[in-house]
Amino acid sequence: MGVNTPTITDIKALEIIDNRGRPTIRARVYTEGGYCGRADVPCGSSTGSYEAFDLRDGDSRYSGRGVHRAIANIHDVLRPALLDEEVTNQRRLDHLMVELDGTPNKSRLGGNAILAVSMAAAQAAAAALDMPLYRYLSGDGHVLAVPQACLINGGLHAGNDLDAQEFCVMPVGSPTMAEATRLVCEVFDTLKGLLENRHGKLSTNFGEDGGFAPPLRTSREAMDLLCEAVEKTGYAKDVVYGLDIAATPLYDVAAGTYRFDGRQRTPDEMIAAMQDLVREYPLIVSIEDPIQQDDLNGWKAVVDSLPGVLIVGDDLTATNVERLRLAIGAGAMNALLCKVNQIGTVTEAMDAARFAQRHTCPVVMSVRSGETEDDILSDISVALNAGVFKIGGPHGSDRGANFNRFLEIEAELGPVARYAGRDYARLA
Ligand code: 2PG
Ligand code: MG
Repeated sequence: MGVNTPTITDIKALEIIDNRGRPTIRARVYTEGGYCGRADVPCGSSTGSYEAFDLRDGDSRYSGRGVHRAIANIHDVLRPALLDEEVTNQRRLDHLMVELDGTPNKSRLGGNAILAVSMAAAQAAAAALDMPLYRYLSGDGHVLAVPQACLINGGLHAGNDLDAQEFCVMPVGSPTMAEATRLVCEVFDTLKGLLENRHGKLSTNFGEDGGFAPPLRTSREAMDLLCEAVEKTGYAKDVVYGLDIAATPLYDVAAGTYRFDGRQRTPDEMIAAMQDLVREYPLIVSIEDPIQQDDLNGWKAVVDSLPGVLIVGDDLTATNVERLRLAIGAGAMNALLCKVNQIGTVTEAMDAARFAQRHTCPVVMSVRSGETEDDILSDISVALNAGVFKIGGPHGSDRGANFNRFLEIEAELGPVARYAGRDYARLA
């Protein structure tokens, strides 16, 4: 082997469990010289229909969610194709896997099978070159994104009556990632006390993003509590707010209406509801999926009526350059949510993010509701110099993983590190 071009010697995959007790894939890619990279595949629950296909077994195990078929595809199809390939040629490896699959949404081999190998290969390459992953992925990565931390959960992520999925704090006034992390955790702690006093102990149970899932009914109740917790902790000047409405599952296609904040609303009323929220809470600087994934005109109306607010495409764009081209062309969004498993390879996810950045759409990197202890997304975020990272609440090691990796990267970069802070909407 050339010193800088180790080749892949083996690929192994295993069925593990995620934070919801559901199976997912852990893959390992081995290289010449004895290096190894490991990766776990995340999984959403509020998934849009434009995402890469998540191949599940559909049999009696784990309620049909087993991943033995996807793992067999790794061992029987991907492994033989990638053996002896140079591990550092990420674009070629990802291209080979996409070609082998041959479908537009990776439905033959499974987006989950392909992503497992793609991420593990990137980790293996970084290990073989003795570089941190963010540096292997980009020579210029130095920005620590503002953590958009979900402290109150609703929607499909919680067993309560809140329709919007995520109410998040964004500590833009903190000077560093370490201080931003402290702020998030202190507000989280204050909020716990407030919830317990007002709504009793049961209100401090958790939702799927690691935020609380209290028995609230409207976005106003959630925002009031969040703002109160921030003020009580002494951070009113340092925090702005981000919401994920996750409107697609709130939309009743037959009726053409949304269920939102206690009643059915027409698309126009939904747009007006977003405007009202920003009018009442002017520190809301980011709204994700305010409108269902197929109503580009509705999205454009939200973008046009809320200047200065990030209108973030998640289900709308599914980290897919073609969807992004369509949405940007229609003026239907002004920021991209980047989730690697929506598209299925590291190369395509980074291409989508860079496409967005070139088209004046800042990037919000994001975890899924189904996560493991894998922390690769922090490295990808730093490599992209993304300004925001939707990270979940600081509850459980599945959420702590990315907070902690960011802290590690910040310490490692030393004076080169730059916390995005109030420049969160920067374009890298
Ligand atoms: C979202 C995500 C993450 P899920 O909608 O942005 O919070 O949820 O992973 O369930 O799609
Ligand atoms: Mg979302």
